[in-house]
Amino acid sequence: MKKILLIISSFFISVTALADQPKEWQLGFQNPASGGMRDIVNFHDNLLLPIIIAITVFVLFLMLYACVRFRASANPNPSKRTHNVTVEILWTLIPCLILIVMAVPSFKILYKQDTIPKADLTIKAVGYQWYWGYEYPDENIIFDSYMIEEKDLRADQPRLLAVDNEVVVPVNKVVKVLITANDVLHAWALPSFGVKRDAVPGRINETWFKAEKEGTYYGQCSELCGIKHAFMPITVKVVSEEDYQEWLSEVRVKFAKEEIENDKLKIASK
Ligand SMILES: [Cu+2]
Repeated sequence: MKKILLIISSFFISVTALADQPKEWQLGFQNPASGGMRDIVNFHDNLLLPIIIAITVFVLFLMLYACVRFRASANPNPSKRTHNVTVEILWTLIPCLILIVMAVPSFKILYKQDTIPKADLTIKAVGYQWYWGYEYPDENIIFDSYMIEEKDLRADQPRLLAVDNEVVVPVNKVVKVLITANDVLHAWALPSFGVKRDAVPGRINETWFKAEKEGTYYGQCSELCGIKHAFMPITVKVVSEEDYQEWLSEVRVKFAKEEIENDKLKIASK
């Protein structure tokens, strides 16, 4: 009983609580932090859910009605009817119309996600067994991002989600993400931004987001990639432009892409 109450109350709380990561007893999506995710949540909450609820209630009503109206005691001589053209046309047409009503806005959202606006910055995420490597090609920065073990966590860091080196991006800027993998399939996914793309060895997928709120956002590898699949989280810190510039000047030294790597690339390209 206590659990049921908790689920019900968390449903109402989760709407208002700032959720940049999964919460206990959470229902529904994490709070959106980008326009793309807001579209998805609106589509789900305002169109899909009402349709699903209406269909469920209608089917439940039909079942109850059939159980009562056509029970054996009240209906000793059952009908032998097998066809009814009107009903058959209706139960084919109405679901088709419902699907069309859902398809049109859903394609709109898909198209919007697929069209990358002019990017303010580009980051490259490379999946490895089992961590993520990041590059800022325009800044000559490269670093790896490992999950922090449970024993090393700070009080404010969530278990299985925090990493040692976070991706840092400025707020309200279009970030283009190039996604690939080095060994097996991985997937770069961040629920608050409505972003999820497969990381495929030998191929570069791309997606984008524009974070609208400062904060720390968490995601996970979302393609089963081996024994430590659950231990290669994604952390993105969204900061102000000034903080981003400050971070850049620090990591340009700390995570500078080494010359030797560039030489290697030159030799390889010959
Ligand atoms: Cu993975």
